[in-house]
Amino acid sequence: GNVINAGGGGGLRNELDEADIPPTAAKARPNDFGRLSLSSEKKPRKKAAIPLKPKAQDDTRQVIDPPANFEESLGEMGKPVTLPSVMSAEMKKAVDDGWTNNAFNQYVSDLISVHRTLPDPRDAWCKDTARYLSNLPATDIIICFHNEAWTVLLRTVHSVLDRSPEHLIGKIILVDDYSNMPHLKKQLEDYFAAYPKVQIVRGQKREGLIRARLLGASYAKSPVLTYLDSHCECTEGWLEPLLDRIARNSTTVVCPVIDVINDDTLEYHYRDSSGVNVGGFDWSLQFSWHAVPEREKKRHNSTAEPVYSPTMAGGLFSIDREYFNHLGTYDSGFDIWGGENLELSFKTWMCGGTLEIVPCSHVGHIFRKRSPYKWRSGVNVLRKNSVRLAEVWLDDYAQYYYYRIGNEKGDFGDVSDRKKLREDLQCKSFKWYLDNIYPELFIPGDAVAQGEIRNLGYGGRTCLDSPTGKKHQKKAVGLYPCHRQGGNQYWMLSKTGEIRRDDFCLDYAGKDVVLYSCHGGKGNQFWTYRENTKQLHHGTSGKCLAINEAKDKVLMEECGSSLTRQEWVLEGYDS
Ligand code: LR7
Ligand code: MN
Repeated sequence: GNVINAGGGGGLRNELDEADIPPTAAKARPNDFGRLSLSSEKKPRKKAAIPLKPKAQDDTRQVIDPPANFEESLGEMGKPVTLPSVMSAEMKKAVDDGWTNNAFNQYVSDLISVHRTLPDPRDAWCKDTARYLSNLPATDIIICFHNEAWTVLLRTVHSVLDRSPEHLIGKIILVDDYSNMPHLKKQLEDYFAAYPKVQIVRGQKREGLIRARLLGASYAKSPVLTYLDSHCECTEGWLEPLLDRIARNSTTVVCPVIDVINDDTLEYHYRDSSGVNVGGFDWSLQFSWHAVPEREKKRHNSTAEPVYSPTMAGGLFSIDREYFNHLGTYDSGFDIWGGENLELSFKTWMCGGTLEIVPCSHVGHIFRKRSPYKWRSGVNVLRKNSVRLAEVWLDDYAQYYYYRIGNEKGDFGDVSDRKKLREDLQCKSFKWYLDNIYPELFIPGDAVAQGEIRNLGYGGRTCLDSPTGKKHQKKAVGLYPCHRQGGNQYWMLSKTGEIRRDDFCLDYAGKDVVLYSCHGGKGNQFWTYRENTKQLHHGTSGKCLAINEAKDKVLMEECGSSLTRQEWVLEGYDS
């Protein structure tokens, strides 16, 4: 292996207070399965010093048992690893520290071999090697990290080395984005010294993942670039189906199916190709997953064939290196995290390329519930990135995003270079993209009403208010005094009778009125506003939307006449 300390010429000052990042829990690691020397790989692994058997007899969960052979088999075949509910204080601290530092269960990862086996998630269709060209181009693998856990990073790299044809891997370029965890210093260099394909590139200041990826690309030489997050696991046969698409057409950008590695148990979870999702986004410019649309299904004979995707999640993809340059790589004004996934997606489609998800290629990713590392302080990084994106690529549609951020664009820097790039490449309009590539996206301007939905009963100051948080789906829709701030009281009535918030629709199936993924099938999500009676009439039940006297609960009741609790005013209603 070799190490490059990339000289940082100019650019951004490192404004991060790195001292705020908690120290690594390396000391507390129960085991050194992330073996420090190659010679130790053959030896049986050292036994954990920490008791792994639960003390309580009533623990019925799957526990680490029998302890005699756990070291060989934990997590193999992607099986979940569950810690005992009763732990020594020492073990509990190690587990907690692992969570604090990584936002996933590092302790569990440390119990699992960095060479663990995985299930083969591919459809039989994929295993016919005649489907792939025989002379595929090689790829460099670029993995950027900022303070990644030791065993997780090693498992990412080994999963590439262990499950890719050797001749198709040029280099594995590990880009250290100014980490300060001690195990990522000399220990990492020593470990990979024995692996000639692995190169470590160190940034001299915190760049964020976007510029770190560009730094990695500057050291790449293979015809294809493949990006992975630093907490992934590649499965058998993941690479060939990706490279095959690029070999056939260098303007095709491809993503594997991203399987879920559970953040707690490290279980590898996958679905067959009938469960493949494609990428979309909403008007907060957030990425979202969707079922493959019918129009796309019609193009295929098998669900295992590559599907067009309006957007990519961002972290895991392959692209022809020259085509990436042709497209102007990423906006290097994007800081830390976010925006680059949509930029590359929009650009690919609007400037003549194709973006696909390849169901025969599966790579696992640890999905976390929070970001474990420090972002830049004093700047709304994500908003800044998204405004840059909107300014350059969204044309007039940018207004829908700006509305979501209260029209507070902030200082987003200079985007004239990026606009010039779009002109030079003669890219199509965002309207073309929406009409042709993402016709499923709801356009707020198409709504017949948008804004608050106000009830006229009991004083007339109560508005429909959306449940919030990650789990707002299926939660009952609430009521709250009207506040005229948009936000959770911002609704759209579509021409097709949906009451929407982005991808979620007001849905009534006989119990609570909830938010549910819009399905476009009318039914439980079909509402008609009767302008004369001011009632919101529900499709399948025939009932009317109302509020209770306490003004704290949404009701569905038989439609009556002149009941103000059933009367609503929809802001901006225009039949
Ligand atoms: O400052 C940083 N420097 C880095 O090098 C911040 C992060 N990173 C590294 C980090 O160590 C990791 O390897 O960059 C990688 C991505 O960061 P994550 O894992 O915190 O991001 P994520 O998985 O939450 O976010 C998704 O969206 C991001 C938007 O910028 C990136 O595109 C991520 O790569 C992307 N991840 C995926 O696409 C995996 C599937 C997730 C989904 C949906
Ligand atoms: Mn990630």
